[in-house]
Amino acid sequence: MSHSTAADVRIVATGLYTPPHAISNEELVDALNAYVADFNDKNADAIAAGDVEPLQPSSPEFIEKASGIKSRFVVDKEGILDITRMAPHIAPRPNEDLSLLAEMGVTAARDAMRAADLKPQDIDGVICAASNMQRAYPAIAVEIQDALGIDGFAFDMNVACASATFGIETGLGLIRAGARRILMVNPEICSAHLNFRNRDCHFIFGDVATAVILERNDGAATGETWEILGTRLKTKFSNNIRNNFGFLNHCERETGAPADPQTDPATDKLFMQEGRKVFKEVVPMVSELISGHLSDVGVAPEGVKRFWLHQANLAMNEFIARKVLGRDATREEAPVVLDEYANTSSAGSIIAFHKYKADFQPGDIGVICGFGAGYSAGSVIVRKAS
Ligand code: CO8
Repeated sequence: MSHSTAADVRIVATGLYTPPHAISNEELVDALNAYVADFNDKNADAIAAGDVEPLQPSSPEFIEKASGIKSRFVVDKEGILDITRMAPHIAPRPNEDLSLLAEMGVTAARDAMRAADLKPQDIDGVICAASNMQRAYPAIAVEIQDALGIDGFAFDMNVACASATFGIETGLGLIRAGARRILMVNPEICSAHLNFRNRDCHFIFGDVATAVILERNDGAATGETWEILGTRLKTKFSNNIRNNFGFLNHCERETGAPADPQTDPATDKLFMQEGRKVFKEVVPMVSELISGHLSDVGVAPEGVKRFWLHQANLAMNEFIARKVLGRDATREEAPVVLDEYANTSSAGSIIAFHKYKADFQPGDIGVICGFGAGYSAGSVIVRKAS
């Protein structure tokens, strides 16, 4: 467990990039059900002989009831809804062009820099903290740094859905080590690692990018500022959320060509999870983390105005808030962006923070909390300063 407690670093801005295309549950289900009908039709003889299991359809009602998700934003809608493809179409770009992940990060970063009226020369370092990097190297963060014209350093880090909270803690440490300001970005193209043919998970994720700027508490920021009262991180190994895509896949085959992850339904190179187990195991881990963290920082749960929680499942967030507060939280206390954005991995809690903080008065306290694969969980307690 890692934690820090002094309010010597603050958040001075957040930024958001929302992709232009939205897919409703109904549209997503229509595509999956057309694929299922086509599959069952083509395999009718094998299904009748008992050699192949028929695929089951999905439904918008199930999705909303099980998760709270109504819609999601994606970088490409057409490819996902095309039943002969069922994956976003993301055209390769020449190495000289900005990569898509970096482009999303840059847009969110510019939004944050505008909000705090900061120039590239005001920032010393860039962290790209996200679940899926577009490539191994050069680091996406270095590409973002270059595109923004920041003279300093940059690196990538990945702690799945908890990446943003781990990124805030890392930025805080870099500021304590001497950096003036750190830009922390969370570009997530979750749709590219999702199996849209699998009804168990086809509805879960969306794409987005968020950004947070941190600075030393004696910095010169003039707009809104949020003192970080404390951070706490925790990880605990679990196979219940997993993605086996990696650079060794190429070497794993015994003969022939590697399986194509988009056409091999048995692939484990895309996102997979035991959703029920995740739910049961992560709720206590996260509620204990938040409760223990608040207690150690000397803040009573009823002294928290808002919980900006990771957005994976509505019922999960309601459970966590209930365990921490000892009663149901209102939507104002634990806002939901999941209905519109779905699970955007590391970005979810930051979207909630970005959208639901305007009503805070100096002295008001809130908790940003990210959690997910690993398992991993991070809590950041903030107090509105100005
Ligand atoms: N339509 C209709 N019925 C369905 C569907 C569907 N689409 N899907 C499943 N069903 C059926 C099942 O077959 C099952 O039927 P039966 O009872 O006959 O067996 C029934 O509905 C119930 O299924 P589940 O038990 O799976 O349903 P749940 O109520 O548990 O809901 C959830 C499933 C929504 C997945 C839920 O378990 C959940 O949200 N759990 C928490 C998940 C979570 O928080 N995961 C964290 C992931 S985020 C993360 O860290 C990943 C980081 C990497 C991101 C990378 C991007 C790709």
